[in-house]
Amino acid sequence: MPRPTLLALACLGALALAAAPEPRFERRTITTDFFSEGCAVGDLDGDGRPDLVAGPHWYAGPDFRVRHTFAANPGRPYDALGYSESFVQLVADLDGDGKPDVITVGFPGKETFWYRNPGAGGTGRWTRHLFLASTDNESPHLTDLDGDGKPELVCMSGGAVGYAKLDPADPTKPARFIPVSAPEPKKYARFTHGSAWATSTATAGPTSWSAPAGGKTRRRARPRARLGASTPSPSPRAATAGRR
Ligand SMILES: [Ca+2]
Ligand SMILES: [Ca+2]
Ligand SMILES: [Ca+2]
Repeated sequence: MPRPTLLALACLGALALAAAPEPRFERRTITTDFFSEGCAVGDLDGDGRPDLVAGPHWYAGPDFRVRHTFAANPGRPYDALGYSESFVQLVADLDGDGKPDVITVGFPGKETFWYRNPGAGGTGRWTRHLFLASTDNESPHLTDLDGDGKPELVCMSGGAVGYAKLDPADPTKPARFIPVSAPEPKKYARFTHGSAWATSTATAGPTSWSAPAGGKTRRRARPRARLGASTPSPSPRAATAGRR
């Protein structure tokens, strides 16, 4: 009986890959109201299905037809030709009660607030807490930089790259901003674009990058640090792309 060759096995593998169905995507209009520049996904009502956060509202998955409002003063939709006061939205459990909370990064240079998930399917009263009084950079994100199991907000503030850390004993108090760069307010400003992070496998310290608008990417890292695993997003690939 003839033995399969490596080439034949490779061909079978290629056929299997070719036969894998491509995912199909369907566009749905959830709302035509412009409340936020960004949105976020998380299971806010605890039913095991992802929900969508946009501005002061969240939409219950999987059909996203029911809209709930978590902000006390949701206001009116913004002009779609202008900007929203809500720039970036994130979902994470900030107080450690097992229920995902909502973080709203406001217009660059302004406040970041977080809203505590009240439970009861996310339909109770969400209390608002100040996260950081002035958040610069147009794309802050959350990650556990110091490995304590609590996420920090990677951003810029006061002219420096850094991160905002909530007090684990009382996350309802405003966060402490910890700079990781020297102050360079002309480069690290409210409208600076882009930032990324990755975990170094060669050293114990985190590495962060930022890309000032129209300028070269800045890197703050220990020497010879190597990109490694990073959870959650962005991936090391995203961090690498940010270095261009
Ligand atoms: Ca859900
Ligand atoms: Ca929580
Ligand atoms: Ca942490």
